[in-house]
Amino acid sequence: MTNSDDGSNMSKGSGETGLPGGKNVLVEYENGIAWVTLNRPEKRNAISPALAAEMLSVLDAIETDDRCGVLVLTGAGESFSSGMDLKEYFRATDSLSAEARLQIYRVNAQWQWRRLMYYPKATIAMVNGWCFGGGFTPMISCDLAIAAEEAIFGLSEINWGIIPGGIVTKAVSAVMNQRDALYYIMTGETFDGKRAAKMGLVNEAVPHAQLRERTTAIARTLLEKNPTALRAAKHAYRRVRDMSWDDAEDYLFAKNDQLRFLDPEKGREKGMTQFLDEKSYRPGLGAYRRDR
Ligand code: ACO
Ligand code: V55
Repeated sequence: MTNSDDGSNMSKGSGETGLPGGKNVLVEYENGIAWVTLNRPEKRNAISPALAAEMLSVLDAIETDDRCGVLVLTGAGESFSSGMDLKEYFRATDSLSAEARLQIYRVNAQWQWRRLMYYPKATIAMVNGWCFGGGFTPMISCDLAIAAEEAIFGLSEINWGIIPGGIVTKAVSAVMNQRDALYYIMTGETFDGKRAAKMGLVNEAVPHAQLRERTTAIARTLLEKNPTALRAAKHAYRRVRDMSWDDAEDYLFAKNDQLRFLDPEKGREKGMTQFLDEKSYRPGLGAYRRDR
């Protein structure tokens, strides 16, 4: 489906080209990868209500598009995201009715975590630069995160008299340890991509010059896997984290049974045949051949 094109196959643009996205979000499809770029570089990709709405419609569109096997979320220019737009997301909505403000907050929560966390495709956050406050939520909601060593992160909420809201504090508590989380929540100090990798906030950090190449390599590895199994695997991980061991065991048995039923390419059988009968691959060392 999405993983067999060799020639470069970049389609670019928005709006008139029929691709999702618009003024605030750029979408490019390239050999199974959907590059989704927060695209307000002049505002360091601050998240405005309009950007949030556009991201939600982009996630909607890409979800069922075969050109997307892996979604990479990144930012235009020198920033991943400077967090929530203080002018458009906060100041401008202070004068709205409580209901109208909640509506905007809800749209933002939809794309930042409710949809992204259980996205049916694999997701990678490619943190190319600044990542502040509200930028943490979509970064953490992606399955994997790769940062530029030079990227700068900060939970800067305390620096302007609020707490990491939305769901930022909760998201941070899922990936950072308590000492690190409270340190950065309370001091508002910045840290770089190298430190983020050491703390496990991102999977790894590489020099900015290699960021896109490394992210592409990881995406390609994911594109070799059975997409139905990949989806089941990530969903199962998210679900069982908060279950008892007994519930988790039952859920995982049921999830594997469900996968056998759902998987159109019958990967489990292919994998066993190619290993046990054909002896053409070793599951310990890589994925079975999907094209055989
Ligand atoms: N909200 C609104 N506008 C922003 C934001 C933001 N989060 N971040 C940047 N901008 C705007 C600036 O106001 C400026 O606008 P202007 O050109 O119209 O004056 C433009 O983007 C460029 O910003 P500079 O500060 O000039 O860019 P610089 O490269 O020097 O600094 C940095 C970048 C460090 C990211 C800085 O812009 C900054 O501190 N931004 C705010 C980061 C932050 O604390 N975000 C909120 C987190 S808390 C939350 O998300 C709930
Ligand atoms: C943040 C805060 C929000 C929100 C989304 O701290 C992100 C970040 C206070 O509301 O809706």
